[in-house]
Amino acid sequence: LGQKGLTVWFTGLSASGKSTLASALEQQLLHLGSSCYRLDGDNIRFGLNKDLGFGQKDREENIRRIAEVAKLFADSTTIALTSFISPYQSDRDVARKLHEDSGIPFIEVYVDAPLEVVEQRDPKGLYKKAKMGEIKEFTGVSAPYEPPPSPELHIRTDKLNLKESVKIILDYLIEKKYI
Ligand code: GGZ
Repeated sequence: LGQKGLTVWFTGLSASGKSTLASALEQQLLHLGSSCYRLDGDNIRFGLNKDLGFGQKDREENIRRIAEVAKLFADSTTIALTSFISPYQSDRDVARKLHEDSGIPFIEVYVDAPLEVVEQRDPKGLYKKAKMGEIKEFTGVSAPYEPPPSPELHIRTDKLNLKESVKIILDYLIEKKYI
């Protein structure tokens, strides 16, 4: 308890709510006195991983590096929160194994809303561009998303509000005595 950190790994389509959920969870964790750090596209894809694109190989390397970094944070007793699409099951499995081999808990959270819903949300107009062919290999449109078959948590963001969604994760972390 509190000896090691852990990683909460959010996966889901663009606009499914991963970053929103990670930010809200971070606020609650900090409020409860846990140290945590959020990894997302803004601090990873524009920095460490700015050499990577969105083909399958680059996504694989993206996830591999993020998993390594998350593990380092978790190893330093921080709670790492990662919000990346991470569309391939094999890549998520690599991330999980990396953690579990070091005895660090890996909590996979499937942030799920139907494609029709995220296309409606389309906060950055990316689905529209992807459908018009202006963005190639866009997840859900012209590149695959493999839903996790057995995530620790599965959250339907089209059915639950933010508060309810955060509570599911917090309750899980408390039940497992991670926090
Ligand atoms: C998916 C893309 C693409 C393509 C740019 N496919 O909604 P956003 O904008 O802010 O988040 C998406 C982000 C996805 O990067 P990840 O590092 O999470 O992806 S992965 O885990 O698959 O490596 C989206 C934007 O980058 N974006 N092009 N072709 N998302």
